[in-house]
Amino acid sequence: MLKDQDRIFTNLYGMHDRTLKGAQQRGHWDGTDKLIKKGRDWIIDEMKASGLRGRGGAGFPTGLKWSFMPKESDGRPAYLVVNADESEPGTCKDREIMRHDPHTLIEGCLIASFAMNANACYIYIRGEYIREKEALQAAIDEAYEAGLVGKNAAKSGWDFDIYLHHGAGAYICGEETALLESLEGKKGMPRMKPPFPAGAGLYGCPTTVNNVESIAVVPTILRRGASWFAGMGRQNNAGTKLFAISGHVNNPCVVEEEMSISFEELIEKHCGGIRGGWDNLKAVIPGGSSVPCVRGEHMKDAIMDFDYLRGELGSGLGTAAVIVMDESVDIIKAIWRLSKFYKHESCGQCTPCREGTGWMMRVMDRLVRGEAEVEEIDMLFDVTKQVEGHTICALGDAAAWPIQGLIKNFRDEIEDRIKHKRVAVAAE
Ligand code: L3W
Ligand code: SF4
Repeated sequence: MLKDQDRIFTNLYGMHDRTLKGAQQRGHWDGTDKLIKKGRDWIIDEMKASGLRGRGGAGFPTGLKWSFMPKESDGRPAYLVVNADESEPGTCKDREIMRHDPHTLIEGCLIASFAMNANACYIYIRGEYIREKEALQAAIDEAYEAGLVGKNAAKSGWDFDIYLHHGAGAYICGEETALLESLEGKKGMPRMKPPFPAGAGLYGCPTTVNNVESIAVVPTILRRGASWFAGMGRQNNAGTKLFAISGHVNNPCVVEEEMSISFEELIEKHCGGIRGGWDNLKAVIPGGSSVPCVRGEHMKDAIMDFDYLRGELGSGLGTAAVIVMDESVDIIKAIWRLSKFYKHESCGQCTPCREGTGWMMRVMDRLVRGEAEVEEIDMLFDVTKQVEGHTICALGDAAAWPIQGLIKNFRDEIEDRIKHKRVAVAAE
């Protein structure tokens, strides 16, 4: 369980002051120049030693990602791009950082950009995030005024500019290469990888794309030391983590906790338990809509980290958006709704995703109504396998996995619905 003194986002609940003055009182922007003067190699080595894994869903090691950037400039500018296009259903944690702790993010942008030889950073913020954009822009303006960003940023000797770019509300623009296309003023369509952005990213230049939370934790990690961060959680699953818990808990919330906390403790301590008690827990999507759902009885003892959720439960930590569903939920309909979402958000440039999301949704449509044949359950599973891993970006997987989770965990319920529909039709 996380101790209060180990919280990074101490202003998360908006009880304090999000202005520069408030942030400085909480220790942000303290000795930033000294951290920078320790040098690029030191910063990247500390980030690697901290064990921080990307907080945007994929969990890729952050320090390692930074080390892919060219050490010396080859004449092209380098960029840091912060992915603030938080659109994964269930996910609302980065929003809290931008609303309540924006200076932590801006300070992280400066340090991370310096470490990657980038004089400019773009924050790409979700179109629907109007208030968050205002809060962040106000904080950026304050930071410019105080000399913390701009020429000789924070007296570090490094010139650094930061730009806020407002998206237009497309889920696919959260995919890092679609985001770069959109930033360049084009339609947000994912690029083939490789090349990865570190080789050819924004305007063909070396670029690192990181999630808001990944960047916002950087200053505290460097100040308190890599071993402090690495000492929390389990091996390979280090640090603290923002969990966004929604659905049928008594008190839905966004909370910072130690990685690898048990699901039961997370829910009991912060959410006042499951609505109607633990026996009423039907299913959980532990990491945002793209990861498979898990049956309630398998979740109670679950450990909330990357390796446990994937390895033991075949699901994932994703963005740590924990969607809790009690027995009142029609789980087939819930997953059908996600299928509809992914079909709508597919950019359509690759066939398995463009056609597959439509196929999957149409079969899901019939499953919801109990009108499918039992054999179609396996056929649907087969279609998900044709989509998974066969597309340009992860949206194809994201559309396939929830359905796979449904079939693996709730096949009995699907078959039951078909059977009851048959009985009902026969009785008519
Ligand atoms: C250089 C290599 N770089 C990988 C980089 C890559 C990217 C990162 C992760 O996200 C997840 C999905 C859902 N050389 C590299 C390399 N990289 N190999 O590492 O890459 P990858 O491909 O594993 O995943 P991804 O496509 O970035 C997919 C989740 O994201 N998701 C939803 C996201 C929603 C939000 C939100 O709302 N905040 O983030 C959708 O799919 O869990 O597992 O930077 O370039 N050899
Ligand atoms: Fe577009 Fe879907 Fe292909 Fe991604 S997987 S590039 S969203 S069509």
